[in-house]
Amino acid sequence: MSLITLIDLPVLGDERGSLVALEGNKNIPFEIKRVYYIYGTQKGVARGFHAHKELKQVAICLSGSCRFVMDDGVKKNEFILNSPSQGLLIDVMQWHEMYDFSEDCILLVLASDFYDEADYIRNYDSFMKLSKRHN
Ligand code: T46
Repeated sequence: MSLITLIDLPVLGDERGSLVALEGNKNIPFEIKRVYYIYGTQKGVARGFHAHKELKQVAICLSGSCRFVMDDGVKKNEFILNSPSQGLLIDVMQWHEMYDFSEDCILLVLASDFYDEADYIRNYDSFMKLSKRHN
């Protein structure tokens, strides 16, 4: 099974333009406790390179595009996120890397909890050891 879980976000458009509503425990599969966004990423820069122990997130590319590599320790999949009406679920224990940010990329991320550095696994070997127990 692919690690790419996409959430289709209904676009409530009319003649004035488009509107997308994000609701915790409705179209977003957890209570939203934190929102952050990444923009102005410099050419050639890669981000991520970690997994989360407990945190669930949904990433939405509001503008432009970027490429995600998702890895659960067994499988690895890639996906180009480029639509404001598509959310990518970043589940627990999914090592993720982000590449190829377009100049106009604005990546919005909804998170199930407040920021906690202790929830990050930033070392790939440690991730692989923990993921063996998880998978
Ligand atoms: C993730 C991917 C998709 C905070 O102080 N509060 C926050 O809420 C966040 C998200 C980050 N930070 C600090 C921690 C670092 O000093 O901001 C700095 C940059 O964070 P980081 O290097 O972790 O950024 P990315 O782009 O590698 O990862 C981020 C999220 O941190 C991470 O949870 O899943 O985006």
